[in-house]
Amino acid sequence: MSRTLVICKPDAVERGLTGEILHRLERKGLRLVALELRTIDTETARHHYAEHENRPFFADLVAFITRSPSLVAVVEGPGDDTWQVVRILIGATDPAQSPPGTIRGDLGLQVAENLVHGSDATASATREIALFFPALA
Ligand code: 3AN
Repeated sequence: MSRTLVICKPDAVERGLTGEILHRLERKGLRLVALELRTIDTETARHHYAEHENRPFFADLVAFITRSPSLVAVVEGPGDDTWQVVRILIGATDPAQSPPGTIRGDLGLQVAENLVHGSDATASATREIALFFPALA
């Protein structure tokens, strides 16, 4: 079994797509372990996206993820690679390049508003779960 962090970002909540996104994860067979509607604060956002600190879009990324509530979740699957299962369901970073059948490919158009975050490695999942749900670390 392994766990990963999923964030239905502000655009997903604003557009009323959280049910659709959770439905896709649950239909796949993943189990919800934690789920919270939360407005992410700036400090947490800066930590979460620390690897992008020097990118030109960093300020916009932090402003976006903190602008209104996100639905933050931890999901669990039977294998060692739940983070990867979720990333495959999510699709490519740019929704315009993401194939039909993926969350971003079916529901999004812009890279800056790409609906959903999923941890990108086992180590990231561990770090991100500890950041958002310290009680689960
Ligand atoms: P992913 O979310 O697919 O792991 P990352 O980690 O490369 O993608 O990027 C994190 C977030 O930064 C993306 N979800 C997106 O919101 C934003 N982002 C990435 N690249 C760009 C870009 N070129 N312009 C604007 N925002 C971007």
